[in-house]
Amino acid sequence: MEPGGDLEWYVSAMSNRTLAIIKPDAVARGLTGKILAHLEGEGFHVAAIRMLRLRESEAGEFYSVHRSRPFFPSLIAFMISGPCVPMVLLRDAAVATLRRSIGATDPREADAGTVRRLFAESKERNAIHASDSDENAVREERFFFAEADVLRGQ
Ligand code: FUP
Repeated sequence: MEPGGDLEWYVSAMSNRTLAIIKPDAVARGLTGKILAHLEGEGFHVAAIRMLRLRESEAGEFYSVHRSRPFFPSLIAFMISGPCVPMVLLRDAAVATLRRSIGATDPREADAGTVRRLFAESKERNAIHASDSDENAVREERFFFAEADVLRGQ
């Protein structure tokens, strides 16, 4: 099967999936729908979605690679400050395409038309997370979703 709108093709390959989180700043400002519409407009299909508030230990585990960085305590406080919306997104070249769509970590450096340029407030309160590799996409998908909760084309 070839890419081009066939949902079964996307669900068949891990390289066509990634994990995004609409972060607490964007949820609190009522931007969930706008960000979802923006991503769907770029060809992403939602294969699983939840709304939840992370516990401190969960946020720490999710961002454990940054544990020794000076911004870590503030990042964790922000990530547990309110509900967030993790989702599994499907598209061809999902990881690379979503990274381009969200833009640079700091919205002031993000390209025009990217999610962070359009919707983020600051480098910390930057509206959205996206996995940065296929391996992390799998790990992060399992962090939020059981395999049975993710659309598999069945
Ligand atoms: P990104 O992959 O663009 O989400 O950015 P990083 O993995 O480098 O950083 C993860 C999160 O840490 C960012 F989304 C925001 C936060 N962060 C800061 O708050 N300050 C910094 O200087 C760098 C990152």
